[in-house]
Amino acid sequence: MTGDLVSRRDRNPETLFASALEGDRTALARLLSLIEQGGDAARTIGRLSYPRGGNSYTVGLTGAPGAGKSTLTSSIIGHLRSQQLEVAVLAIDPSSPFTGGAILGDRVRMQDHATDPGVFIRSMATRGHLGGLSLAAPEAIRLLDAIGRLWVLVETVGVGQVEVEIAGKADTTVVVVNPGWGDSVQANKAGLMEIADIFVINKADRKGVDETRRDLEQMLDLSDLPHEAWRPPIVPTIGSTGEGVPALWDVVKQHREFITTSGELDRRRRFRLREELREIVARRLEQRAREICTGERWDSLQDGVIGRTLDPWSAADEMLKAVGA
Ligand SMILES: Nc1nc2c(ncn2[C@@H]2O[C@H](COP(=O)(O)OP(=O)(O)O)[C@@H](O)[C@H]2O)c(=O)[nH]1
Ligand SMILES: [Mg+2]
Repeated sequence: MTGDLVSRRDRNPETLFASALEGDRTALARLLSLIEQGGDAARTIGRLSYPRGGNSYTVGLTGAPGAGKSTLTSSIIGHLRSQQLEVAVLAIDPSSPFTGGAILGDRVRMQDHATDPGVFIRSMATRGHLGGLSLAAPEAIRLLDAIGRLWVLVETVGVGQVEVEIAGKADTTVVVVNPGWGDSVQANKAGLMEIADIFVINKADRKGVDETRRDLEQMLDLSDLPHEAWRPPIVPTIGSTGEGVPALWDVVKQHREFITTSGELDRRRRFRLREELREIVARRLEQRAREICTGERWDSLQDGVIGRTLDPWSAADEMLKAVGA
C-alpha cells in the first residue's frame, strides 16, 4: 500500500521535474524513461521543459557501428570536464541486432565518468518502431536543456534513413569515419555526407588516413556546397588516447560561432521545430484513425467494400466525416 503511494509519487512528472531541477539524477533518469515510453507523462514533461529551454547546444556524433563514437564521446567528456564544463550525453541505440550489445560496451567505456556529477549519460532505446524515437529524442534533449546542461552530446548510429535524420537534428553534426571508409558498406554514406558539419577520421593510428582524407575532400568538391558556406573540416583523432580531441572541439566551437553569426543556427532550429510540430500532428491523426476505425459503422462500411457495393475511397470518406476531416 505504502509502496504503491511511493511509486505513484515517484512517477509523477511534476514532482520528478522539480527534483531534477535541483540536481536529482535519479529523477532525471526517470523522466527520460517516461519520455521514452511516450504518452501523457511525456507530454507533461514537454510542457514543463519547453519554457525553460533554449540555452543548450547540441553536438551529434554519428557514423557506422564500431567507428569509435562512444570512445570519442568519452574523450570529449574528459576534455570538457578539464575545463569544468558540464555535459549530458544521450546515446541513441536503435536496438538492432547489430548494436544490441553495444549499450553495455558504451556503459563500460563511459564508466570513467559514471560518478562525476558534472556528467550525465543515458542510453535511449526504441520501444517498438523507430518513428517513436524521432519524437522522443528531441524531447529528451529539451529536458536536458531545461535542467541546465549547456552541452548535450548525442551519439547515434548512422546506418538507416531515420537514424541519419535524427543525427542531422543536432546543432553541429560530427560524422565519424575510419581509415578505409571507402570500402565500408555499413554506413548510409550519401545521407552522412549531407548532414556532416565536421568529419572526423577516427582510428588515425591505423593506416589509410591520407587516402580517406582525399576521398572526403573529393566528395566535398563534388557536392554542391553553397558559395562561401561552411566547408566541413576533416579532423583526424585517436578516440582511445584522446589525441586530436582538443583540435576537434576547437572546430566544433568554430562551427558554432559560424552558424550563430550567419543566422544558420536560427534557421536550423526553426526548421527542426516545424518538422517536429508536423510530426506531432501526424502522430495524433494516426492515433485518431486507429480510434475511429472500429465499431459498427466501420464494420458495415467494410462489409460494403467487401461486397463491392462501396469502393474503398468512398468508405474512407465516410469514416473521415466522423472526425470532420
Ligand atoms: N585503434 C583504435 N581503436 C579505436 C579507436 N577509437 C575506438 N577504438 C576501438 O573501436 C572499437 C569500437 O569503438 P566504439 O566507441 O564502441 O564505437 P561506436 O560503435 O562507434 O560507439 C572499440 O574496441 C574501441 O576501443 C582509435 O582511435 N583507434
Ligand atoms: Mg557506441
